[in-house]
Amino acid sequence: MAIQSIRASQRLDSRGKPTVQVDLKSSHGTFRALVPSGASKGDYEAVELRDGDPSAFQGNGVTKACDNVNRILGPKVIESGLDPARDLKKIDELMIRLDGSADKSKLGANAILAISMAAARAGAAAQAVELYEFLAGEGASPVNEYVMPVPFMNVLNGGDHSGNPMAFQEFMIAPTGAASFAEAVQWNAETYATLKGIVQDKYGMAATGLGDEGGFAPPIGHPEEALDLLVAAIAKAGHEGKIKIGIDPASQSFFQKDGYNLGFKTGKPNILDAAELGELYRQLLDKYPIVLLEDPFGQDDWDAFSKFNESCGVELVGDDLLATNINRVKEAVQKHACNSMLLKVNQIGTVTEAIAAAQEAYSAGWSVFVSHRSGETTDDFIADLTVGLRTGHLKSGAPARGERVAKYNRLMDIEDDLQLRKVSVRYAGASFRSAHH
Ligand code: 2PG
Ligand code: MG
Repeated sequence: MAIQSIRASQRLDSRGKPTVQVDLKSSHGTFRALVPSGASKGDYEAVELRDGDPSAFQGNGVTKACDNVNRILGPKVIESGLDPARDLKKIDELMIRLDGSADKSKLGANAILAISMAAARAGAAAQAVELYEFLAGEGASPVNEYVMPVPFMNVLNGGDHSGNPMAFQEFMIAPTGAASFAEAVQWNAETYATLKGIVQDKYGMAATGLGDEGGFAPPIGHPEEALDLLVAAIAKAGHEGKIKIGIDPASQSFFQKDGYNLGFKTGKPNILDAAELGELYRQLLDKYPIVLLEDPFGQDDWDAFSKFNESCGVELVGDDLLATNINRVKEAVQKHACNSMLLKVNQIGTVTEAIAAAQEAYSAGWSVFVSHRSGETTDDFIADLTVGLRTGHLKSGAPARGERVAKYNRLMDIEDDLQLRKVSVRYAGASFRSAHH
């Protein structure tokens, strides 16, 4: 099945910033992909090409990336005659070669990824299978039974995603005790609505405004205030013991030369060294039903990660630390730095490289946690990716705002579809960390 045309256009993401959209046409139809964008970006991510022309979108335009699709990548991919149904990896490799840089900075990871995602969709259509089935094949994942992920929903936003004093970026609720994905979504949505009432009662109506990922962002600063709010909302909604908690402090965003500055948004420095910050995490883990901790330390703080991992009882996820990069995963495995990889496709810039990084993580006995970006689109690719790679959990923000909900709705479609087709499917539940193994 040959690709007939590839066209890129500049569109908007959920923060009103330009992003790349690609329409890829084959004899099976037209397949679209839109690329997300992070705010708390690490230095080891593939480079998102922006125009830098201050006269348009504060320099954030992506017309150069679109041109690179329309003039270079698209024509070369078409000319290669590669078939997305069989050759997705080769298509990705061709684009990596055309770019030629180590971090995709020449043609842009945003340009390359949009084609890669659209090509995966075209490949699935050519094989007459759903995208998650196609991606399961690409990842050589077991398909004797499909596993629906636990939705870790970020319902309290801080860090670079909101204007409150909170340094920690994400406080997520994880309904591990639900019986199905649909029930998990319901419990989270009920808890989110309950949380809104609690926030309003405590901090007033103005405090119910939302952060970038759809969670509330009340004027709180200490992580315990956030966790107390979550515990209260979970109990009041009737889900105590059945909804656990995950935290992503995204600590690279408040790492400075002299340590971790928990006051970075307040103008009043509150600097902790890695040992003190580790102690704070330990206290939180002892006191609250936390099952997952992401990026507790900065992207280069290997020693702090490795030390914390020695006796860490929860899932310890590397995000900025690993950047969905197979070489960083190998280094982290060797250093025993964490036990889980966050998977963000745009951190590495092609679908098949992201899958290869996930396979590396799995082969070390780790978990894989699929993630959206804070700047998202309505593209629901990661819903299929989490099912295809059998990751057992994903995060896509709050159960509110269209670009977040698009993923959860697609996952409910997938669960229904599998049940209707009488394909074996289960909800990952409490064993979300080992769903793949
Ligand atoms: C993160 C992400 C997604 P951003 O740190 O995990 O929640 O944030 O997309 O801003 O990097
Ligand atoms: Mg993160």
